[in-house]
Amino acid sequence: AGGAAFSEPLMELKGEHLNVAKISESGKKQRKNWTVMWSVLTSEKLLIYKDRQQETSLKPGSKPDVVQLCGAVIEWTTEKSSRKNVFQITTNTGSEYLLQADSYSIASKWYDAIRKTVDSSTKL
Ligand code: I3S
Repeated sequence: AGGAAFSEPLMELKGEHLNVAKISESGKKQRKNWTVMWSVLTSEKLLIYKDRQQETSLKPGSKPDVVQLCGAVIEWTTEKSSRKNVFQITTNTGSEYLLQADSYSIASKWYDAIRKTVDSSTKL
């Protein structure tokens, strides 16, 4: 709508374990390999760490996988996995991630927050 006097605070979610499978990198298909990852949502990126410790690690080279959400597409999928509560993020550079949690409330909390971030970082 635009023209709002106050901008809504951008939603962020800190640190939670999610099951993640990267299925494409820059348009190139990758073998699906579900891994438990420590996920952090900032106002424009999803940061995927190997574990909680990596988030605060000062070791050079210890970098998360950064999913740029500007121009990304997020959608629930029942076709890409037999697991429940799976959603897919496709970045504008053609990388595809599946994210999943056994708990629907956890999965939908992340889905909703990431979708809001996609929307707010895309319509600038
Ligand atoms: O899409 P796929 O190939 O059915 O995904 C399964 C595989 O990634 C499988 O690994 P192997 O290719 O090493 O067998 C995983 O163990 C399964 O979990 C994957 O299927 P789900 O439905 O869990 O995403």
